Amino acid sequence: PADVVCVGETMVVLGPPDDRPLAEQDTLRMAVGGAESNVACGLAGLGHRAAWLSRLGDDPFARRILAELGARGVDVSAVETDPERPTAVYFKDPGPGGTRTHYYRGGSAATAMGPSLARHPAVRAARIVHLSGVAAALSESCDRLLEAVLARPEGRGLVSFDVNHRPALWRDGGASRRLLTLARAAGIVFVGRDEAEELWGTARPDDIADLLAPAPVVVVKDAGFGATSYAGGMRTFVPSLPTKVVEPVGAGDAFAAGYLAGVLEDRAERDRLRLGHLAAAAALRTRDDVPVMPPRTETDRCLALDEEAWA
Ligand code: KDG
Repeated sequence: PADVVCVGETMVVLGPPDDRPLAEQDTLRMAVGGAESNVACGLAGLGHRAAWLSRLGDDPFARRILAELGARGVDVSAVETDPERPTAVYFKDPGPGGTRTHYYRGGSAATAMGPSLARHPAVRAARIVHLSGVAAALSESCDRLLEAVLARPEGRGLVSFDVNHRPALWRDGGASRRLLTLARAAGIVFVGRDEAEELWGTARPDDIADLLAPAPVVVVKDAGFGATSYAGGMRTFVPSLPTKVVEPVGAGDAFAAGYLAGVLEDRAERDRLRLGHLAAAAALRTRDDVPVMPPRTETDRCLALDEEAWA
């Protein structure tokens, strides 16, 4: 069985091959992206057993997604096919203010996921179940699925939750309250400093950790500056690696994959955060949402560096 099961929607991504806006493009590149499956790919790329659980349509996009995730070593055997609903698609539009995303996911197969999936044997057996706030915005039933997984009884594995606020998916302004409730129920929470400021008006990492305090581990990411974790009464800060950014989409997911790999490997907080940064740097250097992970010989070398040599 997989050590980590990631639950959420994955889409086919259509994106320009360069930095010109979508409206000027003739040919698009097809790839695959979804916050939770990106994490599964990252974990598999780092040598861990990861599965992705979701629903797809019965269409060529679904076949592309299954082939791509399978090729990256993710277990997709539990994914359900829904012949009545389509697989979602999204487009990337590069612009001076960064990449904008245009979603075509209303009524997709994944929006019909519901709380019964929380009882799936793969979910029950996993050491870690990884979720994200994206799914909370997809449908009522997806939101209830998150709630059901987060309510896992004591003794079962950890639930990890990346807040992943996607303003385009939240129509009624309910994101702040809902994402706070879900995050507080998790075992590990990942949140961006900017994201927390936008959602809850709290910008200091210490205050964000206090706000999310019922969660035993909170990881606050501050883009190019660094990441701070709060775990067992300890605060650990690790600076980001200087990296030339090609496209940031997927970096947060890669960070979560690196950190969770560190959890599975029972590493110290500093090394969990370092693995997060190493994985995120790989994502920042590529236009795709899912990067190729650095080889473990390279991550081992970087974990052994002293503080000055790190960044
Ligand atoms: O974190 C990256 C994801 O946002 C991207 O791969 C697509 O899941 C996605 C979303 O909903 O934006």
